[in-house]
Amino acid sequence: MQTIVRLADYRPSDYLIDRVELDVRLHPTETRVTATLALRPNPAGEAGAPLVLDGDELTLLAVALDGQPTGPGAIEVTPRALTLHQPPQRPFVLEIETQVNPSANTKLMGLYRSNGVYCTQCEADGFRRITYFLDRPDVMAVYTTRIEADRDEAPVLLGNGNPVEQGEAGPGRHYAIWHDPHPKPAYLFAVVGGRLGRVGSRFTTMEGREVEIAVYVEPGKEGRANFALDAVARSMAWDERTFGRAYDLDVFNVVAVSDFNMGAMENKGLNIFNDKYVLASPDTATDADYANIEAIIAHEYFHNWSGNRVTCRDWFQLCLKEGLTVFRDQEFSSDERSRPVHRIAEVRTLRARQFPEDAGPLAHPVRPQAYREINNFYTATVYEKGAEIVRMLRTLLGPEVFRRGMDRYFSTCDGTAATVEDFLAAFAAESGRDLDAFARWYAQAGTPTVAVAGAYDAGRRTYTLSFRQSLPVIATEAAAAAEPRPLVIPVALGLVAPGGGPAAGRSERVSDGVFVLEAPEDSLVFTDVEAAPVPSLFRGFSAPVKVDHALTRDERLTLLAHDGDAFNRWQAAQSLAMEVLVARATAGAPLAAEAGPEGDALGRALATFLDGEALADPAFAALVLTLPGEQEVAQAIGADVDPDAIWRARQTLRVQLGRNLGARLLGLRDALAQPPGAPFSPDAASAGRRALRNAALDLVAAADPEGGTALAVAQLEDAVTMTDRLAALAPLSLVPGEAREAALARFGETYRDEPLVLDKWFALQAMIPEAGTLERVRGLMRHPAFSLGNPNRVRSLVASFSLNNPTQFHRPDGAGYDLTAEVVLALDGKNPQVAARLLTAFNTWRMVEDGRRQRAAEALRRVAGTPGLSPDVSDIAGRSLA
Ligand code: 0A1
Ligand code: ZN
Repeated sequence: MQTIVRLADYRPSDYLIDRVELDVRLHPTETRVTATLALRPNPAGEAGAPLVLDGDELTLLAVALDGQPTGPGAIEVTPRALTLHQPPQRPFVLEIETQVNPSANTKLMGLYRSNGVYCTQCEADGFRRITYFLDRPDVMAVYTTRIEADRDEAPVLLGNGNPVEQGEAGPGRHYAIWHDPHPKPAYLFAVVGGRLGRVGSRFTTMEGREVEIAVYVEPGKEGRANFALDAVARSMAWDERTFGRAYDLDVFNVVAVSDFNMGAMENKGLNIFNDKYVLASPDTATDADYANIEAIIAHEYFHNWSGNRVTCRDWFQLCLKEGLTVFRDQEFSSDERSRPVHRIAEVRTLRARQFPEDAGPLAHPVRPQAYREINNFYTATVYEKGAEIVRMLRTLLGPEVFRRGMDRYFSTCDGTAATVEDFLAAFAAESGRDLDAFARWYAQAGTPTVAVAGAYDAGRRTYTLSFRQSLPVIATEAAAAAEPRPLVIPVALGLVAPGGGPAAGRSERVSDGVFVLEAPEDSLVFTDVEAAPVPSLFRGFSAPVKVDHALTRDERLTLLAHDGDAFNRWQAAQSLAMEVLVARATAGAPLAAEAGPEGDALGRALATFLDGEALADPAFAALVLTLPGEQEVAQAIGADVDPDAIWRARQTLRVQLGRNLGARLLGLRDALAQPPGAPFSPDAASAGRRALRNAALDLVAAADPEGGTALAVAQLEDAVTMTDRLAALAPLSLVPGEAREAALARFGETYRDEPLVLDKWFALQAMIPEAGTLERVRGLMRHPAFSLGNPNRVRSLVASFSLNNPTQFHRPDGAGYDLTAEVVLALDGKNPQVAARLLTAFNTWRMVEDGRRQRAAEALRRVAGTPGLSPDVSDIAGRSLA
C-alpha cells in the first residue's frame, strides 16, 4: 500500500532545476534519453540534503556530474530513485542517460506508442518514467528538447514551445529541436513522433503575435479535424475578449491519439488529445461529441494561463488549475451556445457525478488534505465542484470585481507555482473582502443542504424566507475530521407572483438578486408584497447545494410556467417528476400500474409548456422533457435503494407522458424535421432541434413500442447524422426482438472500421436494462474491435455497464459486481489508472438494499484482497470499504 501524502507536510524542494536539455532518440523498444539538468540548491530548502530524483521503471545507462562520471558510492540507483548523496552546494550540471521501452508501456504514462505514434503523458507523475527528475510541480525549468527518430517511422516530430531546427541524423534518421522559453513543471512536458496528417491555420493575437495553429491526426482523417481546429481559434479569441489573456508562443499544436487515459492534456504548446475529443464528422460524431470537442479544446487551451503560466505548488492544489479551467470552459461554451441550456447541462453533470461522489466513501474536499495515489483525485469534485466555487466567487463579488481579481491573480502569480490561498488573496485584495469563511468550500467535503421555509403575512404585506444550512460530517482519509463550519452560500433568488410575472416586494439584504447566507440560520423579510408569492430560489443554481423546500405542486407549476429564470423553470419540471419517481420507486408499485394523477398533472403542464414555446427554444424544451436519471433518483431516495424499482418507476412515467403528449410530440417531430438536402450544421440551434425531435421519439417509443419501433427504424434508414442514427437505435435497443438485433447487427457491420463509432454501439448495448446484457457484454469483449488495452473501448463497453446501467450492475445475484471486479483485476496489470476508475462504480454500494449490498461488499473485498494490486486500485478499494 502506497504511503500517504499530506498537505500539512509540504516542504519546498531542496534543489531546483533551472534548465533542462533533453535528447530523446526514439526507438520502438529501446528509446534512449539523455537529460542535462542545470541544478542548484534551493535557498528555501535544507542545505546539504541529498538530491533524490524520482524515477519509475527506468533503466539507467550513465550519469555524470559536471562532465565527470560519478565516483563509486556517490550515487545510489533504484528503478524508483536516483540519489546523489553529497551534491555540490553551488550550481551544478547532472547528465543522465536512461533507456525506456515505449512499446511495453501499457500504463499510458510516460512515453508510449499509440497505433505506432510515439507520445507522452506526464501529468501527474509520468515524467519520472522518461528520466530521473525532481518530478513535482513546484520545480520549474526552461526546456530544450531534441527529438530524433527514423524518418519513415516518424516523419513528424513535435515538442513543447517553438521549433528551432531540424535536419538529418545519420542514415534514415532525422531530428527536430524545440525550445520552450516559459519555465514549466515536468508534468507539462511532451513529445510526439509519428506518421500524422495535419490541418492548420493562423491566428494573430491581440499583442500582434502570428501563431501557427495545427491539429495532427491519423493520416486520412484530416477532414475530421477541422471543427477542432476552428475551436482552437475561437478559444484564443474568447480568452482575449473575456479575460484579456493572449497566447504566448509562435505555434500551438494539438495531436489526437487513440490510446489515452483521460480526455486530453494541456502540455505547453503541444496539447495531446484522446482522438474522441478531436475527430468529428456528421456521419461519425453526435451533437454531444461536437459540444464536447469544443469544450475540451477550449479547456486545454485555457490551461495555457490557468495551469501553465500559473501552475500548482503541489498536487493538493489541483483544483487551482482544474476548477478554474472548467469554469472558464463552461463560460466559453455558454457564450458560444445557449447559456441557460448549458447551465442545465453543467448541473446535470454535477448532480449525476459529483453529488454521488460527495455522498459516498470516496468523498473528499475540493482541496483534499491527504492522498495515496494522486491519479485518483482527478475527480468530479476537484473539477466540477471546483468550478462551482469559482462561479460562487463571481456571484459574490460581481463580474467587474471578479475580473479584476482574475487579472491580479494572473499578474501576481505569473511564472509561479501557486496555492488556493494565492488565488483567494487576489480577490480579497481587489474586493477588500475577507474570504476566510468562503475558503471553507475548499476544505469541507460533502454536499450541504439548505432548508428554506416561506411565510406570507397578509396583514403586514410581508413575506419571510427562513434559511438553515446543514453540513454533512465527513471523516475520510482525504478530509480533516473536524466539525464542519458554516459556508458562505450565495442564494440568487426572486419572487414570482401567483399568476406569473415578478412579484413586488423588496429586501435590503438582497443585492443584484443575491442574498448571502453565511450563518447556520438566517431569515429574510420582503416588504410591500401584495399577495403570497412563489419563491424562486438558487436561480441559475447559484450554489452547489441540495435545497429542501416544500413547494406545493401548484407552486412548482407556477414556476415552470412563469419563472423569469430558465434554470428554475427546468428545475420545477424536474422536481415535479422527481416527486412522482421517488414516491413510486419506494412504494414498490408494479410496472403495469398507471403513474397516477401526479403523472397526468405533469403531462398537462408539459403539454402547455410545449404548445407555448417548444419551437422557440427546442434545446431547452428537450431538457424539460428529459426525466431525472436513475442515479439521481437513487440519490434522492438515499438508502436501501432498489434499482429495479427505480427503473420501473421511470419507465412507467415515460409511458404515461408518452401517452399524454403523443400527438403533440409527433407534431413537433414533423415541425422540426430537417428539410431533405439542407446542409448539416453542428451549431447549437440545429443541435437543439435534433435534441427535441429525439426526446420526443424517446417518449413516443416508450408509450407505443410497436409504433415507436417503426418510427425508429424509419429514422435509422433516413438519418444523415450520427445524432439521429444513434437516437433511433437507442429506443430500438430497449425493445427485445428481431428488429433490435437486426438493427444492431447492421450498425456494427456498417461501422466495423470506425472504432469511435463502435464505442457508441458498445455503450448502447451495455446499457440495455435486461438480464441478458451481462452475457452480451461478455460476448462483445470478444469482438475483434474490443481491447482491454484501449481505454476508450473499456470505458464504452465495461464502464457503460458498470457506471451507467444501474439495474444490471446491481443485479440481485451479484453477477454485475462480479463482472466489474473481474475486469478491474484483469486490467490492473496493464493500466491501473483505467482499472481504478472502473472500480469507482462501487461508489454507491452502501446505498443499495441489503442483499445487493452484501454481494457488492464481497466483490469489493475480493478485489481489495488480491495480492500485487496497483496503488491506484488498492487505494480505491481501500477507501470504498473503509
Ligand atoms: N490536466 C488534464 C487531465 C489529465 C490528467 C491526468 C492525465 O494523465 C493520465 C491526463 C490528463 C485536463 O484537465 O485536461
Ligand atoms: Zn484540466
